[in-house]
Amino acid sequence: MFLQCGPFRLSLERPLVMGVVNVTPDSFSDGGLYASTEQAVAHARRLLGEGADILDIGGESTRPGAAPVALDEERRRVLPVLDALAGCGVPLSVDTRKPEFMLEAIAAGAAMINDVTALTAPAALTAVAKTPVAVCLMHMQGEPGTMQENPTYQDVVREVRDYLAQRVAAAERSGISRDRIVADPGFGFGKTVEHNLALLRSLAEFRSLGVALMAGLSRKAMLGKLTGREPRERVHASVAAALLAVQNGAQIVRVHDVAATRDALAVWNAVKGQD
Ligand code: HH2
Repeated sequence: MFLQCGPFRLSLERPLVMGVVNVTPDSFSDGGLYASTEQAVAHARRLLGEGADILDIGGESTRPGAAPVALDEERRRVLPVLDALAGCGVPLSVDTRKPEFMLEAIAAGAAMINDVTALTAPAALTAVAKTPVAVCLMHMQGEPGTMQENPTYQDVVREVRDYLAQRVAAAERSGISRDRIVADPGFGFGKTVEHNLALLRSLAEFRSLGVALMAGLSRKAMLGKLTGREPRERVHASVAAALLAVQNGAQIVRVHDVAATRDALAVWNAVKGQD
């Protein structure tokens, strides 16, 4: 199985690590640390050195309670970083929900669009369909501003999987082939700890979507609730969560701590006989 990201063809035989580069003042775990172009590029290069297979660059925090960022500001944050990283050897993903910015990011070299709203904005599907990039379609209940107030599901696994199946079908209808699509249950996006745990336990069921499966648990509030630790102290819990996600079928893990995750996956790969 492969994921086609623009000119890159990534094998999904072994788990891939997507390193997070937040060019934001307010991201929940690393807000403000890499808010300038120089800091963000240096951080991205560090993650590349640690073995990131994909970099995900974001200019808008989607943490619970976050306010939306204007298009101009997102441009100002992300485009210089994309520019500086062009030709770095791995696909650059841009984490955005604005169709206009998706096209600008793709023109500036992005090989993947990571959309926490699963290309539901008007014209988002058609914008991406006419390009060769990959897309990550993520599930979210509600909006970042209010999504953690009272997340409610009858059956979280079935509802999230059905939603992603519909979004994959919509993407395919618009001309985005399956080998360009990634699905992500959206841990922490309108979900309680119990919802997140249910999704992690049943992640294997999402493989039936027939597209690449991504999981982003890194440093999230759920891990804080389980360990009592602050976001920057959640590395060990994050590595455990990434490993469990891979064990349960995730093919891409979106993480802040690339080196630590890589080490854990080296052990996992060796045990699986695919080192
Ligand atoms: N999580 C975050 C942001 N984007 N995209 C996908 N596909 N899956 C995720 O789980 C996911 C995501 C939140 O993490 P982070 O980027 O570190 O925080 P913030 O949104 O505060 O910038």
